[in-house]
Amino acid sequence: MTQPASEALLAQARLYIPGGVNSPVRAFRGVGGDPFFVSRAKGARLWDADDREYIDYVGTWGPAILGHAPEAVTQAIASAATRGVSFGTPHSLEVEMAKTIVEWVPSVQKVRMVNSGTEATMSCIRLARGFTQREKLVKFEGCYHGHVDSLLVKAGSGALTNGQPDSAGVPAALAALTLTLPFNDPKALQATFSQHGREIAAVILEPVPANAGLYLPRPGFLELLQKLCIENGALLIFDEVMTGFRLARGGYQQLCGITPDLTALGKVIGGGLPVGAFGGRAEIMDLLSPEGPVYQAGTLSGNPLALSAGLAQLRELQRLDGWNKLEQLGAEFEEGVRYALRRSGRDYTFQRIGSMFCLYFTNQPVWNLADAQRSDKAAFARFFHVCRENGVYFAPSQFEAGFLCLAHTEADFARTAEVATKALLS
Ligand code: KE4
Repeated sequence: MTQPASEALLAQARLYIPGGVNSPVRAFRGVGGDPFFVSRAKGARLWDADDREYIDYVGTWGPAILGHAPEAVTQAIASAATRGVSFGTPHSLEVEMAKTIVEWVPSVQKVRMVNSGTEATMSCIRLARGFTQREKLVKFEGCYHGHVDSLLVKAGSGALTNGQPDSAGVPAALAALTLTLPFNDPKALQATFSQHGREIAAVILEPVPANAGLYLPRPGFLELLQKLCIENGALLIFDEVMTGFRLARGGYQQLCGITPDLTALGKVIGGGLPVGAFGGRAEIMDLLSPEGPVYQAGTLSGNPLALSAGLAQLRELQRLDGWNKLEQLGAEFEEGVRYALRRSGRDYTFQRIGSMFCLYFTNQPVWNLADAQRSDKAAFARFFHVCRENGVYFAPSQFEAGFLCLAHTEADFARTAEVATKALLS
């Protein structure tokens, strides 16, 4: 499928940008071929530079939960811009956003705004180390928490896709402070805590890992993790950058009933503009400068334009009872995928929670990274490209989750099921 405009843009981009992309996963290295360049997006649709239309199941990796360019958000941005795009001083929207997060997210008593999920998780681990006066961290293989030095150890998402789960440039001495475990492995967890318990500052995890595809915590795993953290004085950090404000108004912690000490947030909270946040117990958060000794800062943190977009998106989600609608859409979408699997005779593993999903090209259930890596990546790549050529855009890697939005329709799902059937037979 020739894409002359995208090809020309990529050739230009490669002259000035490493790999021609500003984020590695966009380079299609997980599926081969070259990325298309998007020219515009609206609702559940993308149009590329050659004016080809796609049903979009990536949603800019989660933020476009209402669909692309929803009126509520674009009007809020346009209106806010007339009052100034950045002040560098406190303003009322920061109070409104903080109040909303504290009211909606069970574990958050105090919160600070940042500009990305990476900043959110980076700040959480620095704060946890400052609060506990300890240095060791625990993370899980395949979980991705942004490109934080201490967390680019057996990382997922693009790091995994591009074969760089342990990034170059991270000092060995620093990486050695991060202990990595298989997810859903109680024995490994207990062994690590019995050996290192009093040295561990925090455990950070995606409570629903979605950077090696999508898999769920086994019953009891999060409860055991919380118990071990409490017994050993380690903090529990939920990275809800993807699941926050998507799986429920209060994120996955509202559904699972586990209250972490700190939570990292991002994506949906910015309405597509650069916003992250981290929050948790007030006694921990009050260690942050200027109140306490843990420094953390940001020129554009709490930016009025970005917060206008984020608040408009959150308000619209609430107004539309978005979380229930997303669950209904998820169930309809799943029906379509299972129809395609039956018609094509493929026994691949489809996993979903709410509006997040992954089709693994393996016939075994997936509970951790090792399971996910059993997928047939070549078959996934063929599936991805046949779908793309037929106007359906899934994430360009087996190790990414897919996202539904409120702009998806039953007609989209019927079309997708037809295309997926053809692609599964490719
Ligand atoms: P950002 O720094 O990219 O805003 O957020 C980092 C991050 C933190 N935590 C979780 C659970 C995340 O999924 C992410 C980023 N997600 C990837 C998609 N898997 C972003 C896509 C990209 O890297 O381009």
